[in-house]
Amino acid sequence: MTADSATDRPLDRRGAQDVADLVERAVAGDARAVGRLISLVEDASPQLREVMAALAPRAGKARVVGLTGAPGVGKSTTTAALVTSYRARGSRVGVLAVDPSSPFSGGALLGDRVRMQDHATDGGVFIRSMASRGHLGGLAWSTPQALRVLDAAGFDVILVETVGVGQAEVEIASHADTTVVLLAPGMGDAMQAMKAGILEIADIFVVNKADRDGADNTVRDLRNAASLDAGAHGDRPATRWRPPILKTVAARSEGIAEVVQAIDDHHAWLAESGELQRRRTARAAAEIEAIAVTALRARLGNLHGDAALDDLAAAVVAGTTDPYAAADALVASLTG
Ligand SMILES: Nc1nc2c(ncn2[C@@H]2O[C@H](COP(=O)(O)OP(=O)(O)OP(=O)(O)O)[C@@H](O)[C@H]2O)c(=O)[nH]1
Ligand SMILES: [Mg+2]
Repeated sequence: MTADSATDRPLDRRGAQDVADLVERAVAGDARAVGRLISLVEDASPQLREVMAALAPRAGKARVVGLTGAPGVGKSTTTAALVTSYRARGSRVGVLAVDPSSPFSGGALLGDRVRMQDHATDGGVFIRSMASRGHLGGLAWSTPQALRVLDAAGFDVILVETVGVGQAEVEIASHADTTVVLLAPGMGDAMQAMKAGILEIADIFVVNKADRDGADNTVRDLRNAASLDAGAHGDRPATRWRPPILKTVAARSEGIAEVVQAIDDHHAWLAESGELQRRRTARAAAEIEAIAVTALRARLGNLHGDAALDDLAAAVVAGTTDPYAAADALVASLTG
């Protein structure tokens, strides 16, 4: 089922009881309620504090799988095929399409809806695109919060498709338990991915469009790069996860079962090695930091025209203090 972000804005003006009801319905699996909670996240609603407090004890069960890769490589097609596989084994699946580059829900996401329409009437599937709406701190805290909503709502697997390439992609990947990096033949992709630091974030490589020429070359390039990388991390080989390199034709669902298997294997490794706990703790730390920075920035923003700031500015102009000492005084007054 799909839920639209543009609906139900007036919620912000309602009371705590409404928030509690909404959370209760979302936890019971009501798709509209889930969608509205994610809208609150997108809008950076003041009610998020309450929402997150209510959701926190119920979250922590979902498996978060990130799918990333260059535009057009086949992320959405692969996501749709993975949804089919997970549904076949009875898992409830949430799909979050995140666009770090745009404050708007762009055209790629419309395309996703078309591709996802097979699943549109399935109550065990929730599909949602999310944009940062340009607010400061944006996706650093909104992505984990949206994931928490889906997690608490009982989705067993959450697939996060990141639209776009580069640093933002790497950041979004940090929210996943397992990151699947997709490449396609003939795009000079493997080399580009290496340069962009994409290889380091991959837990699983998928060379999609294996029906096209050059897939084996891409696999070979990746193998070479991976063995160089393994040489650089020669220590503790037994405990290290070696990212498998799989070939798929997502458009025909070929190789998708192997991807699901690799995700399962990786999850088992995460749990056994302690890496799952480490990753989730690192994620929580990053989320706390993002919220704290956003709060501090908001307080700083409110200082324009503030008497204390004016006094400090006058003192700097008069030469009785320097800007660093003045900034220290300001920070101390904010956090004290
Ligand atoms: N030949 C071939 N085409 C494929 C395969 N998988 C996907 N495609 C096609 O590649 C195009 C892009 O696929 P998408 O799934 O939209 O790719 P994407 O990575 O989600 O694209 P963006 O979200 O725009 O970055 C579509 O026309 C798909 O039909 C495949 O295995 N083989
Ligand atoms: Mg897509």
